[in-house]
Amino acid sequence: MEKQKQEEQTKNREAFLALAAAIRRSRCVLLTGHVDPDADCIGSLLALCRAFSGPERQLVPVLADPVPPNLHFLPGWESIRRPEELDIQPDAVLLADCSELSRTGDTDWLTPYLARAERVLILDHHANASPMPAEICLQEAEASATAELVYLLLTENDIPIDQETATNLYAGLIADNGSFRFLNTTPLSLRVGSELLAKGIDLETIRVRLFETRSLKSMRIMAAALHEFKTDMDDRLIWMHIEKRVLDELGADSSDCANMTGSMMCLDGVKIGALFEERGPSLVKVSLRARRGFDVGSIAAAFQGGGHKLAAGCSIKAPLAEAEEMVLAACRKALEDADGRLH
Ligand SMILES: [Mn+2]
Repeated sequence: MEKQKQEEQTKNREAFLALAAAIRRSRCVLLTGHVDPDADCIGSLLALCRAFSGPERQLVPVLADPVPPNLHFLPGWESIRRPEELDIQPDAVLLADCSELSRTGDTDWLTPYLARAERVLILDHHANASPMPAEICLQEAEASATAELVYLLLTENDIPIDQETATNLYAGLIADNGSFRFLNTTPLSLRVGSELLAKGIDLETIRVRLFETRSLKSMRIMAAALHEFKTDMDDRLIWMHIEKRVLDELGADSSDCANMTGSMMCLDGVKIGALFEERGPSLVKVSLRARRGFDVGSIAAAFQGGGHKLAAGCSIKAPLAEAEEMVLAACRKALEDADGRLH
């Protein structure tokens, strides 16, 4: 067991060295991540930028969606570009917190860059059986956040971590592991957190901005959604929806709909939760959450989405009521299958 662990570590160490070497072989690196970017995605991009940018190498962070206002405290967030603002000819593309083209945006803005790049690199913690072809694909599903992998990439390569980078990485880490409360928390993530904390980061700001900040519109949307939540399967299944009409009335947009699933999952005994966000007449964004023993990642995957066992999501091209019906059927089936296993 010990020997196997050691071999694992050596294998990982080599992968981190190889990834850093590949970045350093590049002159201009386009860095990108997933749509609806979160603190892990953005914090990882910013930390990578700061660590590897230099006189002979430019790293350009680009995201299809804007940085959510509550993340405007992440050091360097203003440097993140939108695809339409780009005027670069990157010889490398690095995907962080994401490993497939479809997750990088609704349009195929990245495709021409991928076609011209000498190398594609991936650093991700999502379990994905078919990542896009890449020179190096460092996928570590055991890691609680991509920020944890960036931390290891920097330390394995003796790249110093300053307070700004520590802030970005700590925010990414705790956003994805719920401040070390989720099941993806490991002894390693706690060690990484401890070492980042020692860099003198501002815990109060990070916590308030990540978990305790909501726009007034967002408060109203959450109140409307919670007002009409529904349950089924002996209250083991809960769901709620956000109608586009409510957003329009408030002059709100999808960024005001973030972080709504936590309150939903407080229901005693709940096993699966689904939040349906109507984005258009035939477009619904679905966020799924589960308690241990269930796998909403496979439900999301059945609808071409992705994520983890306990937190996943997908987009469905159908009217709200239809999308709800399809996803709830899959959730009910997961609960019934679990009942079947018990009998
Ligand atoms: Mn992540």
